Amino acid sequence: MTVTSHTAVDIEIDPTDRLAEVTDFAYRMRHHVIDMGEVQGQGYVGQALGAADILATVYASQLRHRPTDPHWAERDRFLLSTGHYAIGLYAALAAAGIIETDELLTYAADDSRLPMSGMASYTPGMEISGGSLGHGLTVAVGMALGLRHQNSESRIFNFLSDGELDEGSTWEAAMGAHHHQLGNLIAMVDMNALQADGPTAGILNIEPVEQKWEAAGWYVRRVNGNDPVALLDAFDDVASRATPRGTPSIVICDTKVGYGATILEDREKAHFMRIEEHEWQICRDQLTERFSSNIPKA
Ligand SMILES: Cc1ncc(C[n+]2csc(CCOP(=O)(O)OP(=O)(O)O)c2C)c(N)n1
Ligand SMILES: [Mg+2]
Repeated sequence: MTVTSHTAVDIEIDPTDRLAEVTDFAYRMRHHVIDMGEVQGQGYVGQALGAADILATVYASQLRHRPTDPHWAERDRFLLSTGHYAIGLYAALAAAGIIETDELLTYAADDSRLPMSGMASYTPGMEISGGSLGHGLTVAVGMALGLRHQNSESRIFNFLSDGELDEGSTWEAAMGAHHHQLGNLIAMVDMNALQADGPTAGILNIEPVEQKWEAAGWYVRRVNGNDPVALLDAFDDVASRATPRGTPSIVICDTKVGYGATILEDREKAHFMRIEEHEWQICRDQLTERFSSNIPKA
């Protein structure tokens, strides 16, 4: 199927208006996600729409990187622990100018650099292959130690899902980060209340989440993960504390699956969504209706 990119949002943003930057970034990301999802007719669309504001905040307001040089040694590292969220990261990489928008339409095709589950060796800007859940934070701890050993000022941003909080390895890594005083490590968890087999609350009660991270020795913020104002405030706070030796930080983000495309919010079987052909345009229209008034006019 030929799908044309519908992401026609070329607008001038005042670079000093950080909230406008984040909001515009998230809006472009969501359109990219819909364009990629339409290529396959299904996928992890709900997670990517729900987490778009988190990724947008990190990429547009915090991450030190060079779009034309993804291997720049002094970059901050963004580690996607949840490989199945790759569609969301590809949207962010395109919005950040690291990959071309046109390439998004190869999503999950044979020979594409953008496979359905993230692969570090395929995609510029994909730092790890994170599909085996519960391993991202352990890699982040090793990377943070290694960078500190090299006297690097780079920070590690590690994106986790609420399902990964079921994994013992995540908590071993959390305690290790505190033990080694990895102040250069900033984690974020997408609390979308969802896992493959149903609602997180019905699979394993992971609350109270803040207290668990605090007990492990982390500095913790918990915010509405679909509120760019709250996200910007929280990420500014944790980034201002980041130092090679200090307290690791986490931003716990409560999000809504499918956020912005109303017909996808509250949908059953939301983990891997099947979306009908006529629904993609409805999603685009709903995104435009919901967010375009937040975006400065060209
Ligand atoms: C170690 C491991 N166990 C099981 C899986 C299979 N799996 C893929 S996605 C997923 C759901 C995990 O919950 P979460 O990441 O919160 O899912 P979402 O919010 O995307 O539904 C599972 C169990 C896996 N990828 N890795
Ligand atoms: Mg989840």
